[in-house]
Amino acid sequence: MKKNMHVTGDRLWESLMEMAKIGATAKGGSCRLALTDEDKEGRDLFVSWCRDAGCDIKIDKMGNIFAVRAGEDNSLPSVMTGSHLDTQPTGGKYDGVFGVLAGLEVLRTLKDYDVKTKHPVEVAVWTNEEGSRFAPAMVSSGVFAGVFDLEYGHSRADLNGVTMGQELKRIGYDGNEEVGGRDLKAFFEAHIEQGPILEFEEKTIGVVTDANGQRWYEITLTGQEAHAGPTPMARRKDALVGASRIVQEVNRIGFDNEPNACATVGLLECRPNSRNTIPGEVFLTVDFRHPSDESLSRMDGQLREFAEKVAKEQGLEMKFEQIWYSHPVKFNDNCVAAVRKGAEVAGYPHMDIVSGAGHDACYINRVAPTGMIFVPCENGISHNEEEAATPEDLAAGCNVLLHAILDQAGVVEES
Ligand code: HGY
Ligand code: MN
Ligand code: MN
Repeated sequence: MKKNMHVTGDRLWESLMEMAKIGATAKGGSCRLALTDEDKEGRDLFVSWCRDAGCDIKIDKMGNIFAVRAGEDNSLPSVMTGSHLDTQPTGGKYDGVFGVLAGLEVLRTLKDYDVKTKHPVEVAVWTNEEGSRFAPAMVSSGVFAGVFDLEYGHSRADLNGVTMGQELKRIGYDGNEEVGGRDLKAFFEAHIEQGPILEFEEKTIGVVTDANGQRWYEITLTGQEAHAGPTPMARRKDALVGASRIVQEVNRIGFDNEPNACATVGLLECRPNSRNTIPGEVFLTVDFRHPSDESLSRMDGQLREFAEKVAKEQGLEMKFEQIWYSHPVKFNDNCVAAVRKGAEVAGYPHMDIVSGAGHDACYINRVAPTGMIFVPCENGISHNEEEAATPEDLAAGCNVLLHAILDQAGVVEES
């Protein structure tokens, strides 16, 4: 392999900053919700860059994009990398985007060095990884991995009832390729850690060995709207009082299952949301995470029992639905070793780490040997417009990705 081959960090940084102009927020973050015009604009830019880098583009029926760089033998299964371009409403410039553009930088670097790999190399953009506009998260890599069927994927609707299938058509990313059902030699995803550990431990590379399991819930509490003035306290069916007790309990369950448990109520809608009407209905979501399936089940039981109790005591009707369960993930030993070797060869300080966040790699791990590469982010902050990472760390992660991909794709030695 070309001695001392490395990526061009400045070019990666420029591409990240160029992409960040699309859906840029006033506070320096990104807002490109899945399948919005901003998401389309970002996708179009990525596709144009990949074509310039000499790749073919394939789009499947979930709108997943695959930039394909031919190998010496294209009958061999591809080595794939990639992540997502959709963001949270007040997201950062690096979550997902780094993994996609690091993959692009690898393609550009292979072209620069005129390297021929044995296996084809692909960079993927997975549709709606965030699960913010359309729940659940990682739904399109989930369809690719056979966890969900295509109809389920297309029928995911946002809070206005607009479906993914409708939006894929509207933005022109309703591709023809079948979703999944094909072999991959390996899949790697580069991502910012989105937590504080690497920065605190002063490590440049996180060798991701495992990822948290997740359970997501939707709870609707229905009481009775009434006048805030004449209605005696004892006669109220106040849905927000019930919801606030559940919010407190979710937080307690998180602490009760420490270490490693995470428990969040991120979305709450109070109806009619009027200052002098007793709330008749509240819709809220719960997000549980834990690396142990047994603890995740225990948290599930604690929540169900408490919610039933609160609904009874507050005289509320309750609709309680677990809308998503993704079990804890153990990544492939060979891919983890390839990432660790890439860090060692390049001389980057590194450590093994468990991912608190979910990633498309968690689902692709079911159908291909998979590994992940983490780099630090400032103060461990993510899903926040202040999300930040250094050009040096991002280039380091991209170099490790380059070497992990070559480790699996094989290089055709020049004659
Ligand atoms: O929720 C997650 O872990 C990811 O950001 N979708
Ligand atoms: Mn992400
Ligand atoms: Mn995210």
